Amino acid sequence: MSTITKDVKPSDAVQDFLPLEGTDYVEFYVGNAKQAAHYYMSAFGFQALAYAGPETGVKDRASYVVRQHKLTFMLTTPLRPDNEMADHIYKHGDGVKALSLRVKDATSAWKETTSRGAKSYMEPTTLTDDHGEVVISGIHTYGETVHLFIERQHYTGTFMPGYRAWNNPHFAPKDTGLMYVDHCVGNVDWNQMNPWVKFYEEVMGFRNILSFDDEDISTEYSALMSKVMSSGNGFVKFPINEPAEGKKKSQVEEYLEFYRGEGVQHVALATADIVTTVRDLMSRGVEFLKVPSSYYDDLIDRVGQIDEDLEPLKELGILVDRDNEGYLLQLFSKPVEDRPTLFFEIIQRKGAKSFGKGNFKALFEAIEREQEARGNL
Ligand code: TYF
Ligand code: FE
Repeated sequence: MSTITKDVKPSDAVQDFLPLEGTDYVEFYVGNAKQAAHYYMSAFGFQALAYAGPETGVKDRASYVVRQHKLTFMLTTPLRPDNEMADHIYKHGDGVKALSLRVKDATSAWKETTSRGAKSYMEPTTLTDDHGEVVISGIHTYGETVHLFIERQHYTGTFMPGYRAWNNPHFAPKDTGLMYVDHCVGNVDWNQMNPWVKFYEEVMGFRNILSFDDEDISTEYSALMSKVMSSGNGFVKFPINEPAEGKKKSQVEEYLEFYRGEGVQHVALATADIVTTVRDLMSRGVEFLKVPSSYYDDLIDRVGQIDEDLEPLKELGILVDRDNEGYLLQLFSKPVEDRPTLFFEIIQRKGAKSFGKGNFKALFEAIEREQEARGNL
């Protein structure tokens, strides 16, 4: 059974000790940052924004920052083998290192979380240049993933000190309508979901707003459990999955095996027009999971009237689900690297605040077909 936790009214809420303004950027450690940046620009429609590397005085890495509306990705690669970045890529393959969160006070964010038990990743550090200052701090979360706290209200430059503006006037792919990070999902080890739920509650002041147990989300094979954690103001949402016992290998188990541990499973990217966005992404080579066309036979019976024409949804394989507050449209990419690890979700919310529970069966069966093709079921 899934449970919906009643919304806490602002008057009931205690003072939020970690006010988060949203996701600042997502940093990926990758084997080749130059080419990864090109992929996110050409395939996903990001624009070049900033660069740090040897030319800017950073000797151990190259970082490319790309942006689309409020969505910022950083692609980082080490320039030498003997460091934490190289070890990260050797172990995990390409993946998400940092989910960076925007705050008004990165020093307070670090103090409030470390005093509640978070392990420090970076003490508050002030970076300055002619355009002002940015304060960064950071803590560890599941696996080798970290949260950075970014305070940038006193900065007017392109990205942050240490980075130079980067763009190529000869290469400016059109955007694809991706607007912001809707949620980021972590896969954690067996029996580790509740400890991480407790971490987000106690250390970061999050609330558990939705829970799915293995009955909601088991198909014949792909069993998992999931709890959605939300920041006090609802701007940041982190579902946490753990594998569950099923007939065959859970998709979360497959992830843990190939990522060699806990990490970010998917990042959900919001669009205001999913049909246009997905058509564009597909034409640029992004691959998506497919559900059988029978999914659409009873769709309107399940979700009621929707604004969109059924035909394009069916043509593109877009999924629809409804909750008490409205509906949502979503679609999942295939993994974006050779290991079956990180993928993206494209989501358009039309009032719904949920995560597409009505689609779990069709979605997980589609994932199982991919697992089967990889010989990992
Ligand atoms: O974020 C969510 O909860 C939905 C559903 O392996 C989901 O996107 C959950 C687990 C999973 C894939 C999608
Ligand atoms: Fe999701």
